[in-house]
Amino acid sequence: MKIAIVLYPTYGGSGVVATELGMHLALKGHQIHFITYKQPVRLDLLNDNIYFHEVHVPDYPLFQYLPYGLALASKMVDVTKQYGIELFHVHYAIPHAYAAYNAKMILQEEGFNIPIVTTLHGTDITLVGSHPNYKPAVSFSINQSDYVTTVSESLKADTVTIFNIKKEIQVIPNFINITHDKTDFTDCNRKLLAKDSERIITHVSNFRPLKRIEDVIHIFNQIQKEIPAKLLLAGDGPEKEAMEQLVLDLALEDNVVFLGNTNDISKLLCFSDLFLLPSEKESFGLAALEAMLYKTPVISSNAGGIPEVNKHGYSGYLSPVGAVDEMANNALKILKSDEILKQFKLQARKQAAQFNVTKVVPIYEALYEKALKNK
Ligand code: GMT
Repeated sequence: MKIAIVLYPTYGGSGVVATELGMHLALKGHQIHFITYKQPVRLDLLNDNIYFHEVHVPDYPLFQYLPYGLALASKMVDVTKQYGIELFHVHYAIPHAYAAYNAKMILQEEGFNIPIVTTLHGTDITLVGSHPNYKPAVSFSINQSDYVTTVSESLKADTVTIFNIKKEIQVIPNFINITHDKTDFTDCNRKLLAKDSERIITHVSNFRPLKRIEDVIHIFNQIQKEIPAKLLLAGDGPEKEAMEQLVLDLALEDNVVFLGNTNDISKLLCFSDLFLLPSEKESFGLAALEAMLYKTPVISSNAGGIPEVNKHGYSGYLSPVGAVDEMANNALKILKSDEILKQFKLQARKQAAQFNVTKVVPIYEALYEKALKNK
């Protein structure tokens, strides 16, 4: 199949999932065209069947805001005609589902019929998409998609509650590649960041308020009072400066490392003992699943779709949002004993295996085939 995948190219989970999906489909022989405004962070272009089309939005003095959605729809039209694209798969509703609808309408005028699959990822529904300024357009474009998927049962329920959705929604969970594990590289060297006696605790996110990074730091503060530990914070975003200040206020600067945006997440996770995800909202929690792949148990909130990923008492522990003391106690339950830590590490990995790419990608392929058959 010839598929155009529209995505955000940055560090967010939706872009990562879309990129990994496209690369896996390309390995299976499909021709995949990524369309977005810059090269996606995890995209390896040096592979067969992979194309990247950059959307440029020319500036003009009249524009206070650049019309990205318009430029994207035009690019989708051009790429479809040039390469014979058969289907659009758009990740994150805003503005991708709306641009896809526009592209489809333009192409229809010229005799092409291109089905749209829209995958909803979370904040496009629960945060941004439900804002009154976007809601009518998001609702319309979801209903105009030929097929709609969400990454968890929880997000499906939220979508149905927030919007008047007339489409059937199929849940297709996010995935990891189980063959990517600690044997991927030879430099899993924990000595670079911590002493042998210290437990390593990790958090990865885009540092937005809903990630509750202040909870991450307070949980860590309690842990390090009981056992030697280091906290690695990977990612960047609006909360970073305030969090650097909080670390100074709590006099934790010798034990907390801010790593910024990094592509080496697997290298961090390979020597991590625990992953913290206390988010206020989370449709799935791909970061937690990636941690579990690398045998890192997860202490998380029970928000949104996290309970579909992290299993309480098995791959880690879940607590209500904001229950910092409970999360710290649960972390210590795992970290204080080598035996218990080892057991949780193995269980985390087993739980991650439930979401292997080989189980999930065929579900998308079946959906594409159905879309092409019924178009
Ligand atoms: O907020 C983020 O973490 C980024 C965001 C995105 O759109 O890239 O993540 C959402 O999609 C991920 C991939 O499906 C999910 O794993 C995250 O849980 C989801 N984030 C939220 O729902 C807040």
